[in-house]
Amino acid sequence: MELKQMANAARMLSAEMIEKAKSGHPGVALGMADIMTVLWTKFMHFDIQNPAWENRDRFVFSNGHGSSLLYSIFYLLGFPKMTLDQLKKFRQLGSITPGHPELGITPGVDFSAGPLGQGIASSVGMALAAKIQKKSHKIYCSVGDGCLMEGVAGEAIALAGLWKLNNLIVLWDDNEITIDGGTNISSVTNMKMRFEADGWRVLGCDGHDFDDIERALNEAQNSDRPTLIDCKTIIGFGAPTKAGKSSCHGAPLGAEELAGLRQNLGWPYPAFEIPENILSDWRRAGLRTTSPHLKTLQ
Ligand SMILES: Cc1ncc(C[n+]2csc(CCOP(=O)(O)OP(=O)(O)O)c2C)c(N)n1
Ligand SMILES: [Mg+2]
Repeated sequence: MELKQMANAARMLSAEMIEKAKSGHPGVALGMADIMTVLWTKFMHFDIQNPAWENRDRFVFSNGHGSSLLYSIFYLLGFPKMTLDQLKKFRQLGSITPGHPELGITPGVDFSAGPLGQGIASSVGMALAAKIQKKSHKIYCSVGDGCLMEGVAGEAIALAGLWKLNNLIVLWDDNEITIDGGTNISSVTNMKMRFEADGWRVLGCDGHDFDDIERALNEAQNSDRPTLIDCKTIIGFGAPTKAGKSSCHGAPLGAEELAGLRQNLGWPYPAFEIPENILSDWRRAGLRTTSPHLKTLQ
């Protein structure tokens, strides 16, 4: 399995979807593709044929403006309803690929995100519910800098620490950029110390190093507390002039920048075309946890 190529497939699909829709958020999609590739091909337990399987791991995309990345990954993994046609209809009325993930519209989506901070707050509730019901699944939640600036996130983080919700793993897309520029213009909070103060375990990784991401996720599996993984990432990873800048937060890259991205990633294939060997690696990963799921179906 060539993770780099697999992640780049998700990157290119996302960037092309946004370009075609003439709207969307390429920065987070390009920046989190490596993390999401490791998470969905090596850690998440799910069943593409039965996305609502009760004891699946939950994924909450709190920074849900990056939805194009999740839809790309669902297509690559082989979720039956997530077709290439749906990717091409990103943000169109009646599609299952709305601008932000919507519970009940897209099979596999566990939470409607959009208002920053709500996702992490609800993932605390989902982790508590799993504990009460004595379920073994985990709750994975990704957050952006913006989510952690919201009051509702702070209240929920404190409760998760109090209740020692060790089934909750939060991946922080720590790119030091938000919609308006660097995070330094709006915050001096030491986020790691803040989580530790609330009783969390805090780990870190290079969000573009596959081995390091896997190591951190492995470490997070066995904890007596909720875990924050501080993933250092570059917003718009691979984009020639916009990477690392807020200009790729919420607007299509544009034809020239997209061509540069394609060149930087070494991706010679046409839009919406994934080479067979890369697609089959993804499809194999999509079936990775299907059989045990069916055995324990409840
Ligand atoms: C409560 C709330 N306020 C404002 C917004 C508008 N908004 C969407 S994304 C964003 C910036 C988020 O920054 P970050 O989480 O760091 O995302 P990145 O730029 O790294 O993709 C803002 C202000 C929102 N979605 N929800
Ligand atoms: Mg950010």
